Amino acid sequence: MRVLSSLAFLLCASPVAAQVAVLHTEVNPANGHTYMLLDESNWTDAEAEAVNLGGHLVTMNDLAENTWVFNTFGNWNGVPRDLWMGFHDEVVEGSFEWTSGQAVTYTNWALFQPDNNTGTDPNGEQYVHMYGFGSQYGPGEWNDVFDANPGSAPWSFGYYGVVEVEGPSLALTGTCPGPVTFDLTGASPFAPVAVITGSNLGSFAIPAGFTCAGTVIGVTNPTIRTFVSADVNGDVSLSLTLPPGACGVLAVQMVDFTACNASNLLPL
Ligand SMILES: [Ca+2]
Ligand SMILES: [Ca+2]
Ligand SMILES: [Ca+2]
Repeated sequence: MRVLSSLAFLLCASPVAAQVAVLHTEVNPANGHTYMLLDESNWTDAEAEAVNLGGHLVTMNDLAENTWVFNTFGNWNGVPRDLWMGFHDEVVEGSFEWTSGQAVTYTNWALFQPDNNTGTDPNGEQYVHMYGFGSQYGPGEWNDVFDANPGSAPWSFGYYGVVEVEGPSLALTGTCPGPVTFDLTGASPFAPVAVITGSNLGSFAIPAGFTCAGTVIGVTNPTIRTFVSADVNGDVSLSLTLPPGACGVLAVQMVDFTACNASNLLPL
């Protein structure tokens, strides 16, 4: 028990706070992942903060994700921003990889990029960002740049990290209002997991005083239908009959109350 306590202390104490503030949080309904817009910083500090937050700078898996990130954060609060992603060629010049370790399945380079320009930093450019709304270059397209601190790139709107935290994955079989089977994978082992329905899509932060306070889920007006426990692998399979009024109206999501992660959202 003492060993466990010491380990827990070390695990809690080990992350180094990069201290880049979170400006805004949203859940992407398409994949249930939580995204956070960070304040302006260089890429290195943004990635360190992303790790502190339980994820990495965003991995763009496809065009849909690129479009969603651009529309959600590229002009958030009426401020155009260039957005850091987790893409870099720090290890091997010209060989770009994701900090999440995921395979490269999609790129969206702007014209003549990446060019590893040595005009500002003689070491060239190792860090990739997306151009924001109204950019004179290619809005939503990508460029490699040096590890730019705030104010060091006058041609830019300023570089702001976008963090992606991946949650568990939910699939439904069956037709509402008949029994619907909820299959969840990727939750924490033995986690208490809630089935939550909501009246419309949005962003709802679990209020202070509740378990996982501050976790953002993707339905508004949430109702917890039931709690179940994940198995040793972090999987859940559950059959549930929902009221007819929910069918075609509500969306459903599952929340892992150990990791405080929400799954993707699905319509009922
Ligand atoms: Ca992604
Ligand atoms: Ca480079
Ligand atoms: Ca470049």
